[in-house]
Amino acid sequence: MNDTIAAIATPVGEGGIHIIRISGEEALAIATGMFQPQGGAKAADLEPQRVHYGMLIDPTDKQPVDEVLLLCFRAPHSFTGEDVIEIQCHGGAYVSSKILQLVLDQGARPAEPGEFTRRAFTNGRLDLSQAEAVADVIHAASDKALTSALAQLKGQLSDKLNTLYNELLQVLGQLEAAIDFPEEGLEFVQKQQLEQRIQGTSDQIKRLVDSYRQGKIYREGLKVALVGKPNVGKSSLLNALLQEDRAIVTPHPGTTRDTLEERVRIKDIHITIVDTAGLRHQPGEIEEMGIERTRHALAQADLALVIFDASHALDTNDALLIKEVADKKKLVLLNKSDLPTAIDPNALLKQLKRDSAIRLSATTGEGLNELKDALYQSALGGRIAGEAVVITRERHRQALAEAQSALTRVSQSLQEDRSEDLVAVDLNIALEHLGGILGKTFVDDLLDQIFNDFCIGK
Ligand SMILES: Nc1nc2c(ncn2[C@@H]2O[C@H](COP(=O)(O)OP(=O)(O)OP(=O)(O)O)[C@@H](O)[C@H]2O)c(=O)[nH]1
Ligand SMILES: [Mg+2]
Repeated sequence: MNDTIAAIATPVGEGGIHIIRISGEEALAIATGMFQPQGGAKAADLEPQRVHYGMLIDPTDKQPVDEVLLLCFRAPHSFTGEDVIEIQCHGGAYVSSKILQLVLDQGARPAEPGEFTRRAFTNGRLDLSQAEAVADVIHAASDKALTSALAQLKGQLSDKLNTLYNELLQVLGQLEAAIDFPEEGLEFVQKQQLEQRIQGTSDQIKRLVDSYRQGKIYREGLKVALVGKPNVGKSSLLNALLQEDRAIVTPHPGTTRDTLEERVRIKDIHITIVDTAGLRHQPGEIEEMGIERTRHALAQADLALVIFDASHALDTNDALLIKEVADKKKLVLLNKSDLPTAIDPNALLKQLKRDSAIRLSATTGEGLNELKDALYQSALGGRIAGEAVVITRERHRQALAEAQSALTRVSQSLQEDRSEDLVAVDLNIALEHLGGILGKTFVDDLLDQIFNDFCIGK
């Protein structure tokens, strides 16, 4: 673990500058062996936490390689907590890989993906949820994703989890005292108090679990499925939203056979829109396979855009659709509003148990802005941004849900006057799951999984 690692931290290719990052015990020695500061100072006297300008030289033949800036961070005041050197050279692919090769020749080894951040975690510079947030900041593709990742990096989630963790730890302490002195046991008053504290913590954990729906949308964007019977204008609507002729549109029902996924951006939220094969009774063989995919897309989507053709009376295929989307979060769209209306919107809304629909025309563009506003509102989920801590990863949701169910067992055991030992077991399980998010308790496999998601050099 103490060996010295190095990597080019900037993307492959040509640019203004490239950065070669080195971390570990040998970092400083390696850098001083190949750097000549301007003004004749000795490389060995490199002042920490400063930027130095000079020439990078090949230590074997003393020939200059590039003019560079060298940043020097001494342990523990660095990203990884170790000695770190960053060499900023000109942004050529050749020059940067040559410098990296020289660094490796001096005894460093190529870093694995995410290894710098992994060291930051191992050295206690970041907890695990903060390390994950580093990746999320890098991958953020919208303001919402960036804001929530940054809040997590700054420790907003960690603080919240640490508070809950410590609260449970105190409860465990009281329980263990009762276990150690069985003749005294837990008094009635004490027991009630513990129960209340457990309940309070459990409620807060539940709020975090519930925040995942929203957090996932912040991190990954909103996933929307366009569904309807054949020929209602699903593909036309996709094209209208994209402002591009992406999907094939024809007057023949059953045109779209396979699902088609595209991204649009509405304000600061990414929306993934999936166009699907029209749902209908007794489809042909190929269509049947398409409809399977439609159902899958519907199941995966955060929101369904349920489309009806307002210029034709409803039929049994619409009825099939209404049944399919009964339990789904949805917006109701009445397309082809440029043609004379042939349906009774109120009767339809009643069947869908909704009180409003958006009238639109994929052909003329009428109602598109209203639809975009509704999509945006749905992505925000009625929440005021920055109001509360949200979780954005399935790993966190799962751990919190496990912790919550362990706490439910704790409450039950307390109510049923079970032994303190048994209560302590479940309490420990809850602690383990909370600690797992922060990386207090972890397995190497999990770390491999998390850090392999990173780029090399981070
Ligand atoms: N007048 C009018 N015609 C429309 C509108 N939207 C779509 N259409 C027409 O309706 C027909 C079917 O449109 P598509 O977009 O292919 O319909 P779809 O729902 O994707 O159909 P499938 O892929 O077969 O399920 C085409 O001839 C479109 O030009 C609209 O708003 N107004
Ligand atoms: Mg289509």
